[in-house]
Amino acid sequence: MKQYATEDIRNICLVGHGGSGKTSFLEAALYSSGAIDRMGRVDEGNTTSDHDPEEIKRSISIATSLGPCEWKDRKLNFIDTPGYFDFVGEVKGAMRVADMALIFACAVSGVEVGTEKVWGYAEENNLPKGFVINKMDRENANFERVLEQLRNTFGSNVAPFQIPIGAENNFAGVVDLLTKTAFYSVDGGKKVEEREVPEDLVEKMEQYRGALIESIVETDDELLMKYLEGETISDEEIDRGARLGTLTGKLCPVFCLSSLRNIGVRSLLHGAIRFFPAPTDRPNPVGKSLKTGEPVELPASPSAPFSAQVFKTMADPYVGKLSLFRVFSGVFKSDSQIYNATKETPERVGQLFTVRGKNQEPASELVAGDIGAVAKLQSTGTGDTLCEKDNAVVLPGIVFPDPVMSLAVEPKSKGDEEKIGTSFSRLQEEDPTFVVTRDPEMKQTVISGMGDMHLDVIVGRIAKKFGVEVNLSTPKVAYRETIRGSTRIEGKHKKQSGGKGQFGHVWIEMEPSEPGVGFEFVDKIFGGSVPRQYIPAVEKGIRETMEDGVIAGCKVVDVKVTLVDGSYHNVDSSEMAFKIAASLAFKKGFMACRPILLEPIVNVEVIVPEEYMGDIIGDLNKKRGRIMGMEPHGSFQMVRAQAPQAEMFKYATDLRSMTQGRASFTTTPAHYEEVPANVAETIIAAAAKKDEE
Ligand SMILES: Nc1nc2c(ncn2[C@@H]2O[C@H](COP(=O)(O)OP(=O)(O)OP(=O)(O)O)[C@@H](O)[C@H]2O)c(=O)[nH]1
Ligand SMILES: [Mg+2]
Repeated sequence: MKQYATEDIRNICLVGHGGSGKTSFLEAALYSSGAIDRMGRVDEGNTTSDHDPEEIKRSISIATSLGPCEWKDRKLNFIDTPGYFDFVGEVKGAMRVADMALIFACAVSGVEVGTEKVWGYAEENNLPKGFVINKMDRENANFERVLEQLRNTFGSNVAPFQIPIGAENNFAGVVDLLTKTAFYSVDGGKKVEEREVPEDLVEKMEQYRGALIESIVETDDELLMKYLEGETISDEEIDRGARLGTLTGKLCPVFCLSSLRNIGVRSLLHGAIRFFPAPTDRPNPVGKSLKTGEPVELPASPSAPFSAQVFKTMADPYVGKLSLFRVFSGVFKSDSQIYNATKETPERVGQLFTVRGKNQEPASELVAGDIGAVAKLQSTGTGDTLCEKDNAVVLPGIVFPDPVMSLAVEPKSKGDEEKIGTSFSRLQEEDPTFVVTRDPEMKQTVISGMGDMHLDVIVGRIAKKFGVEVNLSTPKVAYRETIRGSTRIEGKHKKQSGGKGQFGHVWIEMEPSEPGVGFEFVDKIFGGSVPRQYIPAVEKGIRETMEDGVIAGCKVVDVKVTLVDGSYHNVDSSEMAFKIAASLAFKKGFMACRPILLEPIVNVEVIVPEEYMGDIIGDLNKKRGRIMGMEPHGSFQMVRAQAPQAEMFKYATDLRSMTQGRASFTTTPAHYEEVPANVAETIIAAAAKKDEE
């Protein structure tokens, strides 16, 4: 691909509710701009963007894909993101490197939860926004209704730059309101013809155009003066105003099209180069100098020192690890020595690429504002800043959401444990919202992610890529056992079966210790009733028993044991005998001390629209939760609660179905609490059953 100057580049991320047609749009855009010869379809699994086997299998996007298009001597770097909520991490990465968020809405379903969510993310990233009302060809497609909805939801600066010619089966093209031209799609989307605006649309066009011109002049005082004084405003002035309005967020341009039928797509490409910001239009990103700690601006200019940020890491079957980056300043050159300022380590760079779907094309260099990829970086991960060593600067990292759902994994075939470890850590490198933890206490590997689908995709990937099949289950909860009462008890281990026998005998006192102490051992032996050398064995016997648990196979905590008396045998006593005697005493004593189970409790914070509060609180109560408080959180409410961890593993799924995905939540460990007797019974019975097996 040709090299483009910084000001001729547009970085546009395609975002929106799942299934709104982002991937289909990119396919149509690539086709219309001549980048591909044949338009694939999501449903046929042959689009440029959705090339991953998991994407093809499910007909949805899972990972961010790049789709650069050349249009009228400009380069449009489209970044196609998944709409399904589980893959929100991809959207966060894409937004970091885009200069514009193009939000897709379906002309039938209009504003959906995902539409509002991506709007919010774009706001967080300070990105200019525009809308595409897609699927104008569908039955019941209604441009005006969706436009109205967009304006009601996102404000009156939502402004159509086009209106559709016809709708549903008769959707034929679009009218450009600024140039007053009709663009018809002909030849099944292969070509566009410019024609007179149809008679029956002229009045509507003038109406919309008048409103648009008003909103454009309002974004600029000088233009507004001219307008109010009745002076003529040139087309260039209007275009410049529209562009400035978009850049500053005072205008959100709206386009309408059908991706599937490739109608209106070229008009959008054209709109993008006219109205969407170039990297040079956007505020300079600010990094932090490694040397001085001072803020450093990174101007989108090839003559500035080089800086780039990695926003995604992929495992490519041919080139291996591939890091996708955006150059923020300077020039990134192939075969160069650069510096990873985040990790404070040099990196050797080989060939740079531009990327389209799964295809890469070598590039000798990429200038400020451009997006590309580099293979096989040693220590660089997602979010890292690459730069020159002498001008080392760190850009703020990309904030990815914390996982909300966990499952325990086990290999289907024994012996695959090691393979699981390596394959998961490879996937972890590609996906910052996926976390693997090894829980040594519960002897389980736990994978955590953003929802059912996310974890399902991960499992599909390790099967396909690494040939490891796994079983998933709800993670085991780290219950604890402790006591509420106290006792004085003896334990005696005695065996005489010819030859040397075994003899150990202790008296211990047991009582609860302060919570959090774990285990306290006090030695009160006077006069050698238990000889010195056997006392460590007594303690060890108790500690080992505590590890294994007494009533339900869980670790025992918060017990104080005092060794008070015992006896020994000159020949038959041994460390082992005392260990066993102590263990026997402990187990018996434990049962006599009103044993109970403890369970981990987590703090839960749910952020939820007001109307769901009743359902959320009812559900938390059902999950044995305790509501701690409620407070307003922007236009939402925040519910704070504490709930048993055991009840929260599937909360992500429950919350999503209760609120159509509008709510979010976090959990953090709080403390341990006594398990209610009826629940404890079930846990103890299950442990006993497992023991038998
Ligand atoms: N009728 C019609 N269908 C469309 C249009 N655009 C997309 N579709 C269909 O809508 C479905 C979803 O399209 P995608 O392009 O995968 O949507 P997406 O926004 O990329 O979906 P995710 O990436 O999963 O969020 C597919 O069945 C498409 O064929 C359109 O303009 N008209
Ligand atoms: Mg898609």
